[in-house]
Amino acid sequence: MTAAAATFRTCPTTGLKVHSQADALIKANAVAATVSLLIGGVAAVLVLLTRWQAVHLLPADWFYRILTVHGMSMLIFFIIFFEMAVLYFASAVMLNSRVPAPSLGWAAFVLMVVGALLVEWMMWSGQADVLFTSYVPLRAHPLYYLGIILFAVGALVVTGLFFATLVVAKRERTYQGSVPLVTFGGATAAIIAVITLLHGAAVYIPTFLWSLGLMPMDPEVYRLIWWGLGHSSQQINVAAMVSIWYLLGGLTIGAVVLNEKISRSAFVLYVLFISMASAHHLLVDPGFSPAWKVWNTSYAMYLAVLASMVHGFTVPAGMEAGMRIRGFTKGLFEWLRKAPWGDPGFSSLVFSVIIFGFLGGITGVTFGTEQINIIAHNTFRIPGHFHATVVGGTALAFMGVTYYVIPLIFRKQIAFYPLARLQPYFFAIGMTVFSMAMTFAGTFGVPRRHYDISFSGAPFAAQFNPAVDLIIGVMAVGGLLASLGGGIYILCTVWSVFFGKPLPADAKVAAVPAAILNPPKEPPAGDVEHKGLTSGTLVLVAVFLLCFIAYYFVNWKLLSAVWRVG
Ligand code: HEM
Ligand SMILES: [Cu+2]
Repeated sequence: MTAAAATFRTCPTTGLKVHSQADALIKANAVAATVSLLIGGVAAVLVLLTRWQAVHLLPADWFYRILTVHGMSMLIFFIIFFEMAVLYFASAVMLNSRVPAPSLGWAAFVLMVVGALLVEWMMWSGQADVLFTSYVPLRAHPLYYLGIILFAVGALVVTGLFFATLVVAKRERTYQGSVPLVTFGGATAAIIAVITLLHGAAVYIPTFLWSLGLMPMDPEVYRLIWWGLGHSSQQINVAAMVSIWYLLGGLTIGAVVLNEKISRSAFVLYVLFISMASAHHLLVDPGFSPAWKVWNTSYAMYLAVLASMVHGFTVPAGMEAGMRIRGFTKGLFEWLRKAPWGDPGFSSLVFSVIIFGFLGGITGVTFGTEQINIIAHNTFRIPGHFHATVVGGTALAFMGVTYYVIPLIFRKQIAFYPLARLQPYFFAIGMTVFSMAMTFAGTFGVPRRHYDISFSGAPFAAQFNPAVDLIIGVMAVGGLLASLGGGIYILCTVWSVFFGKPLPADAKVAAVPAAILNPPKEPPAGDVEHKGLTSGTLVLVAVFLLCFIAYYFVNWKLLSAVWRVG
């Protein structure tokens, strides 16, 4: 065996050649992501129990402190560490390639860990109570901004390594034809990451200098550039999530890609039109003209929405087609009924698509409308919306793929597998209840990021509709159920990785998703009957569009009630 060959192993399930450094870098980043999720999850429960007015757990200063911890640990550290693992997977593993200059990957990892630790230290010690957005003139300790900058530089290096791996794989001919769709999606995520991180540098470096007293900082300029970072980074999450949808569809049930060109074009739309969507965060800001707001939040922005709608069709349609060509052809939905619902990778995938589309997508487009935004801005409707996208959608997809990463990359069985199979159900149902109730409470005007909506001790009296107490109670129950699901996820994955049983030689007895032992069979050869191959999905899409129209219309009604004339 040559030295180069010795650093690769061949995955018995997928046949991919896995470079040992890719293996190790994926593991390290996945572990860091899980630790961040644990910190963010503990913070979630504390914040939730404070917003549940009946419990009202934390005092005011700790509420804002822990809310900052929650936002940063989840949306930055958990999600981005995980995405680093996804980038290594989508490049080196998917293309059978080595990671060029792996020491750079490790240097980046150390930078990111040091940055994250600095930020956590500043937050927990009460020197950065500025919330996730750190809007100027709120001022944190300079080390907080420095920590974010270090973390971002690390992420930028990993993105560079991703592109370098694509080049090396091409030059060393480690794959045939064009790159797989998952890699292509990863590449769009990486391109958006570069755009995002440049905005990040443009806003955090001056803010760092400002926190040292070296330069002035304008709050409106800060908001404009910060959202170039804040919104675009959500698009990295979406691109990574959609790539995982395609990956999981293929791994779990042998979903097909109906039309490579369409799926790839949709990814490109994300790259082209995403930055302008940042404007939907500035719709009530006084500094920008209505023309600027309308242009940036309608017309071209909908091309990015279109991209999500395309994937929202092609992913389930590819799953349906994959099942139908393997014989599940009865009626509209046999393909869905007979799907492997006990495979946590599959259930996560389906719930992620549904929650992201129905809850996240519909509310997002509605609240991002220039006129409607005025009744949604800074209410509970906003965190209601983004917990559907980034938690029910992205985080859940990430969880689902972990049940494949543990056996395929870590070579371990999944600890407490029966519990792991229930995990996506707890998380998805909990998150659905939580985000719907949160959004609904926001419709009554309940503010986001508010320590005490009973306004006790305030010089004026303010009262919400009495229904609000009940709705927030429902939200809390949903949030706790989701937290239970998150806790089970952490328990199963950490236990598997550190104390889990290795995959046995006779894989039949292993506690892992069934598709790992019996990958979906090759579909029967011969011509495929194309008629009705996606008819079930078309029905689901029609339901989706009706919900969309209904919600959009109701919101214009609500707006007109606010603007009653005469
Ligand atoms: C069981 C899981 C979770 C629960 C119960 C939960 C709960 C909450 C609650 C109650 C808030 C406060 C809303 C407010 O007062 O305005 C919040 C804010 C937030 N959450 Fe979560 N969350 C969960 C998971 C996540 C995840 C996985 C992410 C990101 C990937 C996330 C990102 C955020 C962000 C960015 C904020 C806003 C922070 C801010 O306003 O500065 N959450 N969450
Ligand atoms: Cu946005």
